[in-house]
Amino acid sequence: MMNRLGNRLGSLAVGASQLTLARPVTRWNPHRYPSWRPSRGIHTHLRTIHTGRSVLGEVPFLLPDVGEGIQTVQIMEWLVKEGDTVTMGDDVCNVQSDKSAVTISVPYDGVVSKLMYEVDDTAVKDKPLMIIDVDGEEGSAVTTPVEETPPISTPPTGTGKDGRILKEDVMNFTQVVSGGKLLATPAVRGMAREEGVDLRTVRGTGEGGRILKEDLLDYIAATPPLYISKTTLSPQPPIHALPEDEVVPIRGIKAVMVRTMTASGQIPQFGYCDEVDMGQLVQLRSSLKDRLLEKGVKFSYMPLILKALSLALLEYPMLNAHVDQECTTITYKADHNIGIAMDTPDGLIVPNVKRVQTKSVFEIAVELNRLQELGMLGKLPPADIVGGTFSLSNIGAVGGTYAKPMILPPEVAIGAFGKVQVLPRFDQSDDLVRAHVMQVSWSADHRVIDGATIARFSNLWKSLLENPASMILDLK
Ligand code: CAO
Repeated sequence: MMNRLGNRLGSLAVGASQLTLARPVTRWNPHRYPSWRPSRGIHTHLRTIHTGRSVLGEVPFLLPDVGEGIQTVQIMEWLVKEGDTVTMGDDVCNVQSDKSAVTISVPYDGVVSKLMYEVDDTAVKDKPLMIIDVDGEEGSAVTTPVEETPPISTPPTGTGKDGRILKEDVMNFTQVVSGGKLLATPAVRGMAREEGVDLRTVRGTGEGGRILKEDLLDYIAATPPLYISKTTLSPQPPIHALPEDEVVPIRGIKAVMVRTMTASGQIPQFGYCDEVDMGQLVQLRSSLKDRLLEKGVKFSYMPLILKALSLALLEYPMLNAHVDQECTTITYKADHNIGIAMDTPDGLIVPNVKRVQTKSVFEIAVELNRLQELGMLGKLPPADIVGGTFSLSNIGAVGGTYAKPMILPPEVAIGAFGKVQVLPRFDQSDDLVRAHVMQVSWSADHRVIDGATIARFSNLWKSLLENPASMILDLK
């Protein structure tokens, strides 16, 4: 187990070193979406271009479905150029939709013969993104060819008498098989890369020791999840003074922020601030934190803050709502999909924890860990980003005390809170005490929410945080 853990940590560290390069939010690739197959058009084309030499020739690679019904995307960056050789699973370009950034990877081996778009062009779903000169047997490029990896030199350890290597040792020794080669399909290799798993540590149960997808999934399932600490993930870039002015286009997530915040600026917003005595919550968290860490789950203040928020929203459904653009209707949302403003290497992203009203505090913590891990790796899929009904911004995680949050339309309210600070306060007996104080700032759409509603809602949320035991009565 220790070895496995060590390995997992090792591979996470590799992931971290790649982080600075990882600009996109999510990644489309053929391994992620196993149900995806080249479109009928491609199959037809493959058949018609088949020659006597079994060479497939030029195949259009169509822009695949990136989810959420997105029909067009903007080409942000080509990661390959014409003439480059690509292998199935290689990333070829970063694209940006209204909802998220996505990295596209190719489903074939071959040579890029033509890129169909320039950077900043709009690419259309199911239309050719690039032409690939596919070389190989018909079908091989679109099914699962086997790749080989150079072996590592360590021999298997013998468990027999005097260290003799038994048949089982050879069977268990997964690194070197079939004449010193590690056998796995590109799909399995791609998945291992995505998950940060060194395939040489996975036992292959396929023919000749081939590592099957199930072997990899079993390996991943047997390895406890570990959250990635921000310190591991944020290598500090060197600071250089600019020699001269630099004009940079605003693209990707920042362009999305331009649109969203410009729309938010049109909304008359009411601000309301208060402070929360977090003393009991600080104690509660520290009594649970280590136990959850043993299960591989990081437990910050956020899960309790979210649960309190959801309990308060049950009493104030008008704050868990969407308004249409003209503000002629308001929709009270059934689910509490709480968005969390996340500071990631790609910029500000607001994924949401779905259906918080049905989740235990532990489940919220697990979900937050997952979102934070994906956010830090630039891999949040659109499904985690869309559908938010209320947002929170923990600016205190970065520092600072007060904030003026901006509503994320079509939502009608947002809260931001600062860092928990030890400050002098008077208790009910007028004694000076060391209090754990956190400031909260709310913004609400003043067209549909009045100030008194926000104040009452905030009082309820605050009372739950100041007496976390009272939440137990309402927990399902
Ligand atoms: N006060 C005191 N300590 C805090 C804190 C706060 N407000 N917020 C976080 N911490 C502590 C955590 O408890 C944790 O402590 P330990 O190391 O003892 O476990 C540590 O700081 C790191 O927490 P974290 O940031 O990894 O996790 P989190 O769940 O508290 O927050 C997230 C997650 C995603 C909200 C946060 O990391 C983040 O990105 N915040 C920035 C939000 C932002 O940019 N807002 C502006 C949006 S508008 O541009």
